[in-house]
Amino acid sequence: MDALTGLPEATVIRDLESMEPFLRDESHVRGTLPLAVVKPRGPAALKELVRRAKAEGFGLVPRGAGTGKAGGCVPTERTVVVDLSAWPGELRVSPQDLCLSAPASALLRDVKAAAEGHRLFYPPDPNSWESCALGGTLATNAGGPNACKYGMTRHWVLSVDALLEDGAVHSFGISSVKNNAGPNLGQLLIGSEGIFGFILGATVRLLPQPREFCTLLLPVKRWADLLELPGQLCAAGYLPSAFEFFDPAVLAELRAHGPEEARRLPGEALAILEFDERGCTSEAFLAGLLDLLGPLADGLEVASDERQRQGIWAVRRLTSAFLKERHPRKVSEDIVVPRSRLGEFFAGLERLDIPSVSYGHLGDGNLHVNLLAAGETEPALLDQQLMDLFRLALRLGGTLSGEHGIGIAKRDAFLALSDPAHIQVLRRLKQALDPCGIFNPGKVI
Ligand code: 2HG
Ligand code: ZN
Repeated sequence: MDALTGLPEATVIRDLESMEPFLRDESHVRGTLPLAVVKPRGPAALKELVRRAKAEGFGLVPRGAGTGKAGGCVPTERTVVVDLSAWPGELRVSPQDLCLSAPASALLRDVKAAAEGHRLFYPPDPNSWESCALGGTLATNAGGPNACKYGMTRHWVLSVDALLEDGAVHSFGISSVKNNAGPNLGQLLIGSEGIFGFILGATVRLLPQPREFCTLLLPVKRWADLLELPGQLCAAGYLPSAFEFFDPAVLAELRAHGPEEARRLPGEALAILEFDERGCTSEAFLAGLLDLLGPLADGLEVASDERQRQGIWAVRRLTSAFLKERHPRKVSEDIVVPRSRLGEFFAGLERLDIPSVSYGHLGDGNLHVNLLAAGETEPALLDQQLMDLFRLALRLGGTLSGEHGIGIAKRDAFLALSDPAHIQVLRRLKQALDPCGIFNPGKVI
């Protein structure tokens, strides 16, 4: 008999080989061997897990599809991984209420497809959108290229169902954007990485599907020329639905070692811009944009059909996995600076002399600064480099994580660099919502 014997409505995995994949997510961190991996299939399993966790003093670590980038779902000392991939529930679209309800286990690609089936649109599009689970996107408040125009996952969440420390599942929110009956507890759970409770399902907001896309490949001769552009576009009334970039080093890697479609990417550095508003494929729209770009428009390529558009996005989407394959021990960050301070950020990065390459979401200042040589760098020096990078982002009015979250990977830096009052409030909330400390211990705070 042990702490998990006879758990109802659940599969319990305990052999080492089967548990091995649960030690990792898509970040560089590796977890500790858990006591077990449990796949609950109903509320009785969760109720009993919470009861036993409190009684026996072990922690519970939530896991969706394991595509996180900060180690939020990897097990720490004396924990049980709660794999929510078999959590039951139906995916339902309400075109009248412009919303969709789904369990945490639903894959984001199925959520997006279900919306599309009604000519509706669910904007969050993290790079892992084809494999990640909805629950993980809510727990981490996932971002993606579309956040540039549409915001983060939290901006789309109307209500959440969550497991709290009493062992029961509670609902927070209604299926309408207008809900001002007190502070929004559902929003407190979004992005909390499972430290206050586990998200089991949600109702999210939808929009009518965009019908037109203007997708542009914008190569530049001087990399620095790109850095003013996000701010200039916004100031001139253009809001791209995505504005991505490759710095010269990432572009050179892609060209030299990437797949066929990456070999002929032009420019010293390169941006991908997409607009999706009505009229964005008109000549007048393009003419206005060309006017604004001026000499930068030399070499601009416009995707002429959906196949070309998908080709451009395919290269962007494979970049993270491509770099990881070539530099398996790299460390990738996701700092943010206001788009008006991108130039200052890259000048500061050069002064700090941190060996790094960058790509990502230039349009909203969310930059994937990658330290490709992290594996070969002396750990104390690597820590110093990362702290310098975070401090630079903070000094410019940004933050150390734009979309991947804190998890384990950025916990020490988060604790060291945040306003102590902020950490204190978070710890009080943790104490109030999880007095026994069973939910995702050792993460975030
Ligand atoms: C992306 O934008 C993802 O491609 C992953 O956020 C970034 O691997 C990364 O660092
Ligand atoms: Zn990203």
